[in-house]
Amino acid sequence: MADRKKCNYHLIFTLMVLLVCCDNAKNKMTGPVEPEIMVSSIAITPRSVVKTEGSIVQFTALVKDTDGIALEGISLKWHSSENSVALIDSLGTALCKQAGDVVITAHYDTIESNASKLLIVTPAVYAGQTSGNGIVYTNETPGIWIGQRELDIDINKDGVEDFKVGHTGWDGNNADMITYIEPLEGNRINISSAYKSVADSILNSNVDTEPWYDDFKYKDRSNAWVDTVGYWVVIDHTLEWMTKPAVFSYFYERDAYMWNWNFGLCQPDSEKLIGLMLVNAEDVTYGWLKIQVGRCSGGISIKEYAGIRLGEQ
Ligand SMILES: [Ca+2]
Repeated sequence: MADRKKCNYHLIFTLMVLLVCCDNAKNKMTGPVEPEIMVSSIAITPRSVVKTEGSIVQFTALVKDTDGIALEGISLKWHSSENSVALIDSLGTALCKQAGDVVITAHYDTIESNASKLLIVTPAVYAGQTSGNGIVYTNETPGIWIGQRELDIDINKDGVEDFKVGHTGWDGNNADMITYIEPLEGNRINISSAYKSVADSILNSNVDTEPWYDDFKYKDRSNAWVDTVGYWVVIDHTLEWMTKPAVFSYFYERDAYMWNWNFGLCQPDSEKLIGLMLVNAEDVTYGWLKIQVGRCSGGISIKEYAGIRLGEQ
């Protein structure tokens, strides 16, 4: 009997302990209320970016509390000012649907981020176009003179050299002048049908032996120097492109009459336009370059160039 009583007390004690434990556990589960997240600022990047149609842009947000401490894992609402131009999802990934510009923001309750500018461009440009569509235009007038040397040019001013322009052939006397434009970084040069036929004729002809004397002792092989693309032609993927250097040749002959430029024997300098393709890891865009043949001075000048600059600005 005494044993059974002892057993009952033991059982009651055990139950009490369990009840206390359960109560503690329950308190822990509902817990004291967590302090509210105090978001104070949201900064999103990139702050300004240019992309082509169809591209994806990942925006990221730096969220801070009132003490300026970065907060992790905060769910933000992302917003595009024009969904038909760019759509943005809950993770800040924007789809560039068509050419235009939108403002991207991120929100948490009433806190709004800085406004990021997303400009979406078409890859193509017009030959000679100097503004709009993300174009960076450089006017070097009166020109960067190239005698017998090479120069790399960053057409779209993004810090990467895109084309090499070189000039050879001047010996201070009669000379075949050669200008070449060599693509760097996998870029390309437009080949118009006119350039193609001229390039063929240069390769197949023996024009150096022709008599040039019917033209004031001076003649440039003007048909050997052509625009690769006409003014205001759309430069895009539909044109013909090559990765090889474009080579232009003209002949320069000089005699006693030519020593005095004031005789007016030199013909006006000729400006030529070259269509360019700019290739990078993600996108292909286009640009153009204008160079001037210095017929009397035996060299060329880089006059103007332009290309679309993509990425963060
Ligand atoms: Ca460049």
